Amino acid sequence: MKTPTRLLAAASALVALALPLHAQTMKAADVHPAGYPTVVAVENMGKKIEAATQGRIKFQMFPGAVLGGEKEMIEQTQVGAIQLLRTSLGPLGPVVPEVNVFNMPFVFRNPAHMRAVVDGPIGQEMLDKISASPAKMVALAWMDSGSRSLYTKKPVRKPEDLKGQKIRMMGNPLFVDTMNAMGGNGISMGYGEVFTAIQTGVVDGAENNPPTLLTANHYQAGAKFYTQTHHLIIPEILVMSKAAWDKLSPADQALFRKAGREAQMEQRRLWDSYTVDAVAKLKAAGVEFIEMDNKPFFDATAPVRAKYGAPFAELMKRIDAVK
Ligand code: BDP
Repeated sequence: MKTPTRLLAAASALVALALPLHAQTMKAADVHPAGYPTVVAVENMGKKIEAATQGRIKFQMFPGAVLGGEKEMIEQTQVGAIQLLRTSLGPLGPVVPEVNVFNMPFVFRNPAHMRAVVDGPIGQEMLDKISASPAKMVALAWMDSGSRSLYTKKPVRKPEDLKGQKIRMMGNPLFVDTMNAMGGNGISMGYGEVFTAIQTGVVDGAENNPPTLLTANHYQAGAKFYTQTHHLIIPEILVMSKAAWDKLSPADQALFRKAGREAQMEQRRLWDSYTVDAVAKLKAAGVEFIEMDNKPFFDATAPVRAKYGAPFAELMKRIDAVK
C-alpha cells in the first residue's frame, strides 16, 4: 500500500471505531403501515439526516402501531421513549389545548385551505405554541390527511339518518360533541379497536379519510357506505421528544427542521396520489361513495365551533382570511 492509501485506511478504521460512540438510533413511530405516505416521508427524512450526519444519527421506523396506539405513543414521546412521532392533531388536543382550533369541524373550507394555513405564519405559530407548551415535545412539521367523512353500515344522507347510530371518534371530547351535533352518538375509542367494534356492532360506523378506511380495512368489517361529509380536515403533525431535541447541537436542530419541512412537502405529493388510488380501490371493493349536500352537517355543528372556538375567535378570523 502507498502511504496515502494506508493513511486513508487507518483514518477510516478510526472513524469506524469512533462512530458507535457518538452514533445514535432514534425511534420513529406511526400508527400507519409501511408504505403509507406519512411513513414513507418520515423514512426518507431519516435517510437524509443519516446521510447529512455521516451516520451519526440514524432512524428506525416502527410503523403499524407496534409501539402502541396514538395516545400511548404521544405519552411515550413526552417521556422520551419515542424520539420522532407522526400523529393526528386529534389526540394531541387533550395534551396541548391550543391545537383544538385546527380540530374543529369545518374550520377549514377544504384541504387546500388547510395546506395554505399550515404553510404560512399561522402554521408556524402553532408549531411554536406546541414546542413552548409544557408537553415536552418539539413540533417540526405538518402532514396532510385530506378530509374525514362518515362510513356506516346503513347509508347516511342527512343528520337525521344518524339518529341512534354509534360512531367511533378519536379520543378528544371535541369530536364526541361534533358527532353528537351531527346527529349520531359519538363514541371515543382508540384506532386499533375500531375494526372489531364495527364488526361486533359495538359501533355502527366511524369516520376517516379514504386512505385510512382502506388500510384499516374498516369497510370489510361492514361499514360500506361512505358519506362525503368532509366534516373534519385535521392536519397531522411530526413531533420530537424534547429530551432528544435538547441533546442535538444547534446545527443538527437546523438540519432536523429543514428535513422536516421537506418531509411535509414530500408527504403531500405522496398523499395526493395515494388518495386517488385508495378511492379507486375502495370503489372496486364495493364501497359506495355517497355524494350529498354537507351544509346541514355544517349548520348542525355551529354550536361546537361556538363552544370550542370561543378562546380562538381572533385566530379563527385569521384562518378564514387565508385564501
Ligand atoms: C388517521 C390518522 C391517524 C389516526 C387515525 C384515527 O392519520 O393518525 O390515528 O386517523 O382515526 O386518519 O385514529
